[in-house]
Amino acid sequence: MKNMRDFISKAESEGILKRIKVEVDWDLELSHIAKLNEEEKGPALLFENVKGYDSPIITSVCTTTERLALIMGQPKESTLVDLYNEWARLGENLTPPKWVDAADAPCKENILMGDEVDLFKFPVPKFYPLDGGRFYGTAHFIVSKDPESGWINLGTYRSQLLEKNKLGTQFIKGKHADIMLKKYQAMGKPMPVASIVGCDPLLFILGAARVSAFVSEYDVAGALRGEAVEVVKGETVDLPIPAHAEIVVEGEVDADKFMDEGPFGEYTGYYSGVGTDPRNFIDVKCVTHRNNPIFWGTTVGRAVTDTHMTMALSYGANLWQQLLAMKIPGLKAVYCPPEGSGRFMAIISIKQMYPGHADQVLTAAISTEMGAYGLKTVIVVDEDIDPWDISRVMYALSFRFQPNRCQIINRGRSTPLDPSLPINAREITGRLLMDATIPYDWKEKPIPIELDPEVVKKVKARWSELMGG
Ligand SMILES: Cc1cc2nc3c(=O)[nH]c(=O)nc-3n(C[C@H](O)[C@H](O)[C@H](O)COP(=O)(O)O)c2cc1C
Ligand SMILES: [Mn+2]
Repeated sequence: MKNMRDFISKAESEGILKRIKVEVDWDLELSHIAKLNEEEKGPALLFENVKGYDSPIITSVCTTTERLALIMGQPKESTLVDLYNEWARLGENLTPPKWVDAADAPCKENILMGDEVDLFKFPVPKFYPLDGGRFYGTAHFIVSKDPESGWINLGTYRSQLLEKNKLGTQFIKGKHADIMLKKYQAMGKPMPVASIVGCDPLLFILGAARVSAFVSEYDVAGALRGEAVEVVKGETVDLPIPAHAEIVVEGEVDADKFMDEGPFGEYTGYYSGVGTDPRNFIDVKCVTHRNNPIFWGTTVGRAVTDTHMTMALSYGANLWQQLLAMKIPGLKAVYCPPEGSGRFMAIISIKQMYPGHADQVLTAAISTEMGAYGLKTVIVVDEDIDPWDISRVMYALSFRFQPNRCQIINRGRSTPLDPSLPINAREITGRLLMDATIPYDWKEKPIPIELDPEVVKKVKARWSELMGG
């Protein structure tokens, strides 16, 4: 799968994509159709007739595990946990992107410079009534380069359509684009960036992944695909651009310039703030796009919809990969529930091998790149409990968990989106580490009740006699 068009044809032949041919308004209607469809775990939607526009928009690409499996090239019955395993198996084999000529890059089919740039020519949706405007960048990512090391980062950070050549940004503190922007600021230079809409969907999932600093998401995409991502030079920025992208916005961000941005309804189900905030923006210098470009959006809002599934895969797979990289023995599985957007809660099963093993895994989880950010609650269970089997997890939390063996970490890096914290005090979060295992060091362990296998056999043989029918 090289691009969005490959995804569309594969998903269509699997019956998990629907073309909407009737006219739909980009102003609230389109996002509401997508959101209601996603709440029902419906198909990916390709809107072919957007009011006032002659190019299409796709939504709901990542909403189901089946579609995430399709994107990862895995069997359609794969579970999220299977996908985490596959990600961890392939993910270490970092594969740098491959440069191709502009002549072989469909993203260069149309090139608009300077005054020709008008982002209103794309069917950018307005998602929710209280949103501050239309949001161009939802299912997109921003490419930037570290001015010191040359490390290339892909990060999904929302972009509001502010003017025909201005896109708002929200690089949350410590995110990789924020770290890079501060370096450009110190050098007194604006940061060149490119926003990518529509490409191999795996690249978007990686834009929303917690890949460690100094590692390029392009290299991880190459590892997961088993094939280098094809990239081409930007027209006005010295950055690698996915050759098969639908729409590429090139421009620069000046850390000292601000415009009013937001608010935006987030994946937490709440607004990120109370109103607009001054934020940096992309001053757009050039747009390149394919013929009949396919715009791409993702809904946010209350879980579980598209963004939650995207993050349940990207954050969950990162946690699993980063834990495995620590080479802690006995790790069995991780599950990051989509209900928490795959990022606020993690459940980990282990085969205990020594006293303190469960505590080691709990503290390790919150020290990974993924866990050190928003992870608030970590639960460790024994190997006989599948972490994705929530009723068994509830069983462990009822009969094995003991509050006195819980640990509270008072201070950790938070996300400013967490609605459980006051709006103006969201930089630091607490964390809860829950050991729901039977302690390894107990000499006398609770004795499980087992059925007598011989009696079970006899009863089963008499089942229809006993129960009739
Ligand atoms: C739809 C969507 C929108 C997002 N919006 C933002 C955002 O506005 N700002 C931000 O810092 N992170 C946002 N994220 C989360 C980041 O993509 C994620 O933390 C990622 O790790 C950032 O890349 P980086 O690790 O290279 O900085 C968003 C994720 C998704 C799926
Ligand atoms: Mn990164």
